[in-house]
Amino acid sequence: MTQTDATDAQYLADYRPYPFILSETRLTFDLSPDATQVQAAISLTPRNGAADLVLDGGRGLDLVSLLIDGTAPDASHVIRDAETLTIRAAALPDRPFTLTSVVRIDPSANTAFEGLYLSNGMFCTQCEAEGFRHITFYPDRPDVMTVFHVTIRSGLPVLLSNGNPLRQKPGLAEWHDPWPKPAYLFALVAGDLAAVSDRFTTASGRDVALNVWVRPGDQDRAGFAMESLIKSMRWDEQVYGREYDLDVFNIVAVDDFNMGAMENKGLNIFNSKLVLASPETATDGDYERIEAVIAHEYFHNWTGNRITCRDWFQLCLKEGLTVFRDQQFTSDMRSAAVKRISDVQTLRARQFREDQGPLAHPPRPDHYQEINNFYTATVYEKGAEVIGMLKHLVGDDGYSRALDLYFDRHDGDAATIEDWLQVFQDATGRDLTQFKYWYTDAGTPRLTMAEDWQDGVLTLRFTQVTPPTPGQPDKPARVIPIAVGLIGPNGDEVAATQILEMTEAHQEFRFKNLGARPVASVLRGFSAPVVLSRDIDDDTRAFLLAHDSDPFARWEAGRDLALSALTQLARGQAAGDGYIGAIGRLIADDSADPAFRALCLTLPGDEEIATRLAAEGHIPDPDAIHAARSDLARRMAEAHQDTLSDIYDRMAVEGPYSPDAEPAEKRSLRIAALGLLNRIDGGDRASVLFGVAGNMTERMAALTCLIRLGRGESALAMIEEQFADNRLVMDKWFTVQVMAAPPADAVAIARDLAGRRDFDWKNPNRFRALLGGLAANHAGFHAADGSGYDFTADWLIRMDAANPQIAARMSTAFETWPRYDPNRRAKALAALEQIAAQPGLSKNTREMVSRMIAAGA
Ligand code: 0A1
Ligand code: ZN
Repeated sequence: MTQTDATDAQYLADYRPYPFILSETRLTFDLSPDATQVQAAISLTPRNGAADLVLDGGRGLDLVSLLIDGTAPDASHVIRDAETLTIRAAALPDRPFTLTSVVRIDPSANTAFEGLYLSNGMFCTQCEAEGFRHITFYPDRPDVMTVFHVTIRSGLPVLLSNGNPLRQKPGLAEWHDPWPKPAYLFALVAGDLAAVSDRFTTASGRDVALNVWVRPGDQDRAGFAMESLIKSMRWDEQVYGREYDLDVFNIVAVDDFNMGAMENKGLNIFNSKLVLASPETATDGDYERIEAVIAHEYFHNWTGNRITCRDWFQLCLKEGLTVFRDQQFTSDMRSAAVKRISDVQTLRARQFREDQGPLAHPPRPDHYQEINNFYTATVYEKGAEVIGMLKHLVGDDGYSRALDLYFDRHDGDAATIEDWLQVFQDATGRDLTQFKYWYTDAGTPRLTMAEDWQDGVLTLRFTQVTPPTPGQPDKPARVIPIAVGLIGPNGDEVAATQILEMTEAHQEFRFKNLGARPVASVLRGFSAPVVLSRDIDDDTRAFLLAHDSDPFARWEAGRDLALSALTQLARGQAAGDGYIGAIGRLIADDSADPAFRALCLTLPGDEEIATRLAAEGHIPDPDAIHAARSDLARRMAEAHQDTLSDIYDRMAVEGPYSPDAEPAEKRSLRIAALGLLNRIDGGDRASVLFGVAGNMTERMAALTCLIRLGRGESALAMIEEQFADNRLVMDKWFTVQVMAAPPADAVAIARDLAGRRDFDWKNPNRFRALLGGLAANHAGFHAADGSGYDFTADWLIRMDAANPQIAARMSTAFETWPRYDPNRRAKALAALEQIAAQPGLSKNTREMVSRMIAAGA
C-alpha cells in the first residue's frame, strides 16, 4: 500500500497470541498534573512454558520500581527500548505471578491527547488504539483481556473509572469492572464536574444509574444527551435483544478530544460538541449527530466491548457493525429515507474520495504503519455498507439469526472478520467466500448497465470493474446485490424491488412478460457501494425523479440530472434547463415530505462536482466549478422564485424550538429555499432571519447566506459578542467565515483568523474549525497560486509537533491532489514534500504524506 519504509509496518499475517494469560489488573493512581504516579499490579500466567515478557511502554514512562512477586528482578534481565520493556524469561517464574510496576508520568505535558492528559484542569484518558502504553507498561493489544480494579487518589471532587463503584470517600475512589476488557477500553476521569442524572431499568430488571458529567454550569445543555442515551438503551433491547450489564453508565464531556467520542466500558468519554446542546447554541444537525453518537458509543457495549477485536486489522468488525447499528437507530428515530440519502452523501464525499485516491485501503487492511491512520471512512462507513449488503443477501431473518449466533458464540471473545463471516455461513447456510472480497479488497467497483427491450422482455446487462488501488492492481469480481424495480409508462410500479445477485464480471438479468417497456429503477436504496453508470437520458431521469417509489432512487435521479448539468456548465457548455424544470415540479408537490424536497433542492457541492468530472476523465477546474454552481443556483431561484418564496414562508415553525424530526425537516426545507433565494434577493431575507431567529439552525443558515454575499460583518460581530465564552459556538464562527467565503478571499480570511488570540490551535476542535473550514472551501483551498496548500502545510507541520493524530488526519485535505491541473499538482506536491522534509515528523503524518506523495510518482 505504501512506498515508505516497510520495516516499521505491522502485518496481519504476523499475528501470534500473547504468551501470557492475564487474570487481573490492579491500578492505583496518585494524580498530580505534572507528576502522576501509577502503580500497576498485573497477574500473569505463562501460556505455553517459558517466554520473555514484553510490555508496551515508551520513553514518557519514568520507571520508579519493578517487582516480580515482590522481588526486583536482576537488572541484566530487564531491557528497555524506545517502545517496550522486556523481562527475560530467565527472570520469570514458570507459574502464575504478579508483576508490579510504579511509573511517573506528566499529564500536563501531554498535548497529543493520547493516554492520560489534562483538559481545562480535568484529568481524562484516551486509550484507543494504543494510548494505554503511555500510562503504564502493559501488553497493550486488544486480545489481552482482564478484569480491572482501579484506585484513584486525588483532591478533585469527582473521580471516575470503568465498571461499578466500590469505596468512594473524599480524596479516594475505587472502581471494579467485572467484565474482562482490553486496555484500550480503560478510562479514568477526575475533575470538578456536575451531572445530569437519571435511571434506567433494563428488560430483566437491572436498575442502572445514568449520569452525563459536564463542567458546572453546563447542565442545562446536557439533557438532550441523556434523552438520547435512554432511547438508545431501549432500542438495543427491543431491536437486538441487548441489555446493559453494569450498575452505572457514565458519560463525560471534555473540550480537548481528538475524535468524536469513545466507548470505554461504563465510562464513555465525549468531545463536548457531541454532548452539549441548546436551541441557542446547537443546530438541528448537531442534535441529530449527538443522538447518533451517543447511540453509537452505547451500542459498542455489545459490539466492541463484550465482543472486541482480536487485533487492530479487525477494527471494522466493531466499527462497521456499530455504525450500521447507529444508522438503523437513526432511521427508526427519524425519517428512514432522509437518513439513507444523507448516509450515501457522506459515504460518497468521504469514503469514495478515499477509495479512489492514494489513501485507498480495504475495510480490513493487511498492514499498516500507524493504526491511528486507519480510523477512516473506509473502516467505518464502508464497513457499515458491507453489513448492509450482507443483510440484503441473507434477508432480514437471516441477519437476525446470524446476529443472535454472533452474540451467543463470541460473547467475551476478541474476534475476527473470519469469525463474523462464519457466523453468517452457519446461521444461513450461505457460502460467503466471494463476499469476503468486500473486506479484503480496496476500491469502489464501477458498475455499468446497458438495457435491451424486445418482445416484452427487458434485459439488463451489467459489467463490473474495480480500478486498481495502491498495492492491489487486479481484483476478482465481487458479489454485488443490485436492488431493482420496474416502473410502467404511466408511472406505476410494474415490478416491486427485488435483489439481483451479480457474481460475475459480466452478467445479465431478464424480466419477462411485460406489456410495455418499463423504466428500470436500479440500485434502489443504494444496495451496494458502487459507482453506477447507465446509458440514460435526461427525460428518463426526470421521469424517475417524478415517479420512482424508492426515495433513494428518486433523489438519485435528481442528483444525476444536477450533476450532468453542473459538469457541462463547468466545462463551458450550456445546460441546466431540464433540471430546473424537473425540480420545479418536485418542489411544488406538497405531498412529498419537506426533508426530501430539501435534499433535492440542495445542489451537489463543488467537491462532488470535481469528483464527477474526474471520473468522466476531465481535469476539474475549481473556479469554473464554483461559477457553474453559482450560476445554476441563481437560475433555479429566478425560475422558481414564487414557489420558493412561498415555501420559505410556509415552512416557518411556530412555537418553542424542538429538535424532533418533524420541525427539523421543515426547517431544512426552509433553509434550502433561503439558500437559493439569497442568490437573487441581495441577502434581505437572510438579514431579517438572522435578527429574528430564536434557534441556531436558522441563525447559522442566515449567517452563511450573508457571508456568501460579503454581508456577514455585523452578524459575525453579534455572534462574537454574544458567544465569546462559548467554545462550541465560536468554533462554528471560525468555520463558517472561511467555508462560505468567496474562494478568492478564503486563504486571507483564514490567515487573519489564525492570528487571533482565541485561535487556541492546540484544541482539536478549534484547529479543525479553521483548517477544516478552508479544506471545505474547494476553490479556496485549491487556489491557483498555491496559497491554500502552503497555509495548510505550515499549520500541519506546527500541529504535528504537538498532536500527530490531528495533523495526520487533517492532511487528508490533500488526498485528491493528483486529479488537478499541472500547476496545482506541482504546488500541492511541493507542499506535501515540505511536510515530509520536516525533521522529527511523526510516524502518523509521515505515513499519510508519503502515501499521498507516492500517488504522483
Ligand atoms: N472507537 C471510537 C473512536 C475513537 C478512536 C480513536 C480515538 O482516539 C485515537 C478516539 C475515539 C468510536 O468509534 O467512537
Ligand atoms: Zn465506534
